[in-house]
Amino acid sequence: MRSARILGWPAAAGLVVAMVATPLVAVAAEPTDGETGDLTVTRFDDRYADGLFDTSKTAPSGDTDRLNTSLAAQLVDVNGTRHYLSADSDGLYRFTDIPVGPAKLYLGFPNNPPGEVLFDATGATSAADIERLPVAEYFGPQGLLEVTIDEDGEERLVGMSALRLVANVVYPDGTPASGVSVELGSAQDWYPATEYDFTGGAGTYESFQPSGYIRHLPGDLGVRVTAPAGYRVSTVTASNHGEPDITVTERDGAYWFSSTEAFNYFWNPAFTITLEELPDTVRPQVELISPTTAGPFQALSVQVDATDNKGLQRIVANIYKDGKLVKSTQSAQNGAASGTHTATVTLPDGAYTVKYNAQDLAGNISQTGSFAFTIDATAPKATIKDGAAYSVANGAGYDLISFKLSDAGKVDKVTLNGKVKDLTNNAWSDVNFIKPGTFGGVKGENTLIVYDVAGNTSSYTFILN
Ligand SMILES: [Ca+2]
Ligand SMILES: [Ca+2]
Ligand SMILES: [Ca+2]
Ligand SMILES: [Ca+2]
Repeated sequence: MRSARILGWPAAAGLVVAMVATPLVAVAAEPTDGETGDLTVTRFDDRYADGLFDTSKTAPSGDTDRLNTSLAAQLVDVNGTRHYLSADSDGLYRFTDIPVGPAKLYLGFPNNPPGEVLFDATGATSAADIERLPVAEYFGPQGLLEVTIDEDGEERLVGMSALRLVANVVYPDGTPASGVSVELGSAQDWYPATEYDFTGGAGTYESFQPSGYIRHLPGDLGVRVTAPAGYRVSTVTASNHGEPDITVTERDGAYWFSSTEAFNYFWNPAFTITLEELPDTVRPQVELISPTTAGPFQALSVQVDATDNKGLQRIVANIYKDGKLVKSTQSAQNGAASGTHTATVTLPDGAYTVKYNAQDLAGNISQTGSFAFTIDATAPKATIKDGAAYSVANGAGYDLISFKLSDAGKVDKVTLNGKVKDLTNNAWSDVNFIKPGTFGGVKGENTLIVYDVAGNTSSYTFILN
């Protein structure tokens, strides 16, 4: 289109260069050679919103393209002369005998401030070829089309649209999503959209300009959304009347539909963008609260605490002996963000390892912790030492008594009649030379209780004389 206009210059090539490079004021000051040309302008409402003037196509509203003759057209020629005219009876605007050279065509808007957009559709074969006219002030806001008048005559086709575009963003449960970054696009342009806060329209977005809504050119109408943290776009539909009735396609991270599906050329079709939560990929965290020592224990009291960013499914503590699972314990957590698993496990004596972890609702499993411990469920033993130096039996009782103590999990201490005598923890130990007055020994019946480290006890009674 643009090249055709330049080729239309009748003058020498050198003049073309001079015209292009020289400001309009300087050109206007040059005397013209008297040559003139005509400009015919066809102005239409693009009611079937395809950017083309084609009255054979019908919009969903039943509307078809039609000529717009309701407003005057103005042309300012190369000499600065203003030509003002209405459409002819056939609906076209004809400027005749206009001095050749650059000229400015001004076309008015039905509303002030403009609630429409004008576009140059001259030579267009699809909406991709049309070009938005800038808005200039000339006795009010006007669509401005730069034209070069030549002797052969020029024709221009100018369309008008008032398409709006809305985006509703909702969370999976249908709650409006506020504060989302939304852009609405048309004709290769993206317009940041803001929420209808002023009408309580949380989650409803449209692009605005100082004088009102952004009006979109016909063609592909798009939306792109930066989902809030933790969410992504799940589905995008579009509708004229609330129920999805427009085909949406995804391309280059945006969602599009053709403006030909808009109910009519001043409708505000709406996208509905439904968000969904991003899959949980963060594994839970676990901490072993008990045991804190390797034991030995009479039984294992295990406690594992866990947290998750979303929700826990279960916490597990499994007990292994020599690498083989001997006992599995777990607690369901039912989606709680934090939880505790406790279990008391009785086991045969021996060395074990507890391995513990947690699983979240998405199936992520925490790191597995491991802790070694031993079980001692066997009571310690005490035997009376032989030899007159240690034990002297006399009648029903003893004048002197000594005990040899033993425990695989180590002897810790004894109590004699409730009086504690701590011993160095050892598998073999003893308590010697008990008689009345020593270690709490008394005349008559005495009770010796032997403790191992795990807390198992054995009780012995004897008589001291
Ligand atoms: Ca059309
Ligand atoms: Ca998680
Ligand atoms: Ca023991
Ligand atoms: Ca001890």
